[in-house]
Amino acid sequence: MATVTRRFITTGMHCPSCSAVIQMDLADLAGVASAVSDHRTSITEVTYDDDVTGPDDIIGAIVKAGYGAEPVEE
Ligand SMILES: [Cu+2]
Repeated sequence: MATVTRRFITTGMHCPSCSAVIQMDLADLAGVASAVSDHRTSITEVTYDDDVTGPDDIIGAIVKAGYGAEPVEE
């Protein structure tokens, strides 16, 4: 098991309830330890077990919630 933290540019967030929706949906995703989303910076920071999940799943969950996402290259 390897815990990693990655940031995702998240588009379409307008207010704190948008970021709350994203955080809740990501928290439900298997392997996600924590998710913090900030509508002011358009950044979602996700800590997850990369044996269980990964950027594709995380982006999929954000898109399913109605927002856009792409990984921050770092
Ligand atoms: Cu909102």
